[in-house]
Amino acid sequence: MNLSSESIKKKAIQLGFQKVGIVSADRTDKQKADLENWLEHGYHATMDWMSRRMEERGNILTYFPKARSIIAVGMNYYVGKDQTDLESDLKFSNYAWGDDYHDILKSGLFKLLSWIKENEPDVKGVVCVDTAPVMDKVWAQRAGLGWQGKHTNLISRDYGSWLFLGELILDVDLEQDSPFTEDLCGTCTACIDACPTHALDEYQINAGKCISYLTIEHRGSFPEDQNDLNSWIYGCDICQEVCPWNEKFSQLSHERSFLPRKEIKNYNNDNWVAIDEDVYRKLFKGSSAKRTKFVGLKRNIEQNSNRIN
Ligand code: B12
Ligand code: SF4
Ligand code: SF4
Repeated sequence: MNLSSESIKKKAIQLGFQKVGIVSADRTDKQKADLENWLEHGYHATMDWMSRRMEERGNILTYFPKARSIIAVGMNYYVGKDQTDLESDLKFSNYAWGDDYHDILKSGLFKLLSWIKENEPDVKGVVCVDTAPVMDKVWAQRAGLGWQGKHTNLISRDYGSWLFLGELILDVDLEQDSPFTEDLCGTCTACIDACPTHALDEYQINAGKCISYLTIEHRGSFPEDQNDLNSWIYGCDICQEVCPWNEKFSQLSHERSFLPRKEIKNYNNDNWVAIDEDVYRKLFKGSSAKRTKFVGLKRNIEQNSNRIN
């Protein structure tokens, strides 16, 4: 390989990523065992897609047998606003305020792959952002980007946890970075204490109880003991909002497309209640919030009717 890890990382930063590290595509037996344990407990709730490709998730060499190196990236999505900047009492997670992060990160990673191929035409690469059967947080930690906090999200020293993660997996060897081995949560338990549905145990989540799961991934009506969405109509940010690493170290993102769409910012309670499918389609074109579909969003709004006047 003619390219150095240093030059690849420099290019990734130029392409808009804030965090980048490189690690070899080794087995992840401990994390695979953790994943199996998590699935055995049924903590994935109805997310059968988590168990279906478990072997690939737990071992990157099952997913991409020729994998040698992983370039793990993080993109800051903190835009300096919070739920109080939204007009409505209904809450909408900041990660889905703007354009779909999958498209933005994938576009950057494909550009990085093209640039690498200009120098090394035979290199094969696979781009992953969230939806591939790959454990994004595990690779980010191994590549030195940060640690998995007690709320289970990856936290970096310099940006907190408002980071989207992705990988470019390559079939060539590269010089590696050191893993992030510290756990900087210490004795803090702010996220666990603040979670209104008690979805968190230390470093583990019971997704079936998590409002993010309920509002985005769950289909149909809610189980009777898990139907309080605490005003959230899409996702939930509470455990990250209370994290001291975010309070102290968040930095403003330069990515303008993560800013809230004007409707998300300006809609009042009545606008959300009145939303119909045509408006929904226009408003969420090119947004990751499409995942819950119109019926899901409508259900979430109705479920919160006791929270609005
Ligand atoms: C499934 C999933 C969900 C599920 C389950 C969440 C979860 N923590 O797994 C639900 C729908 C609830 C969800 C919600 C959210 N998600 Co999500 N989700 C995923 C997905 C697709 C897979 C994650 C996974 O593998 N889970 C399986 C379990 C086993 O993993 P885990 O919780 O990380 O478990 C580890 C720990 O339990 C650890 N462990 C177990 N015991 C112990 C003990 C100790 C001492 C330690 C240290 C560790 C440890 O081992 C496990 C394996 O490493 C990833 C994308 C991807 N492909 O990786 C995005 C991802 C994790 N999600 C993301 C985001 C942004 C969110 C939300 C913030 C969105 C929102 N605002 O609503 C919330 C956060 C909720 C939360 N507190 O986690 C980002 C997180 C970015 C970051 N900085 O970490 C990811 C990486 C997507 C991306 N590419 O950017 N998500
Ligand atoms: S996203 Fe919300 S419901 Fe889910 S673990 Fe965090 S605080 Fe709890
Ligand atoms: S709130 Fe505290 S315990 Fe939770 S992730 Fe942040 S530092 Fe760790």
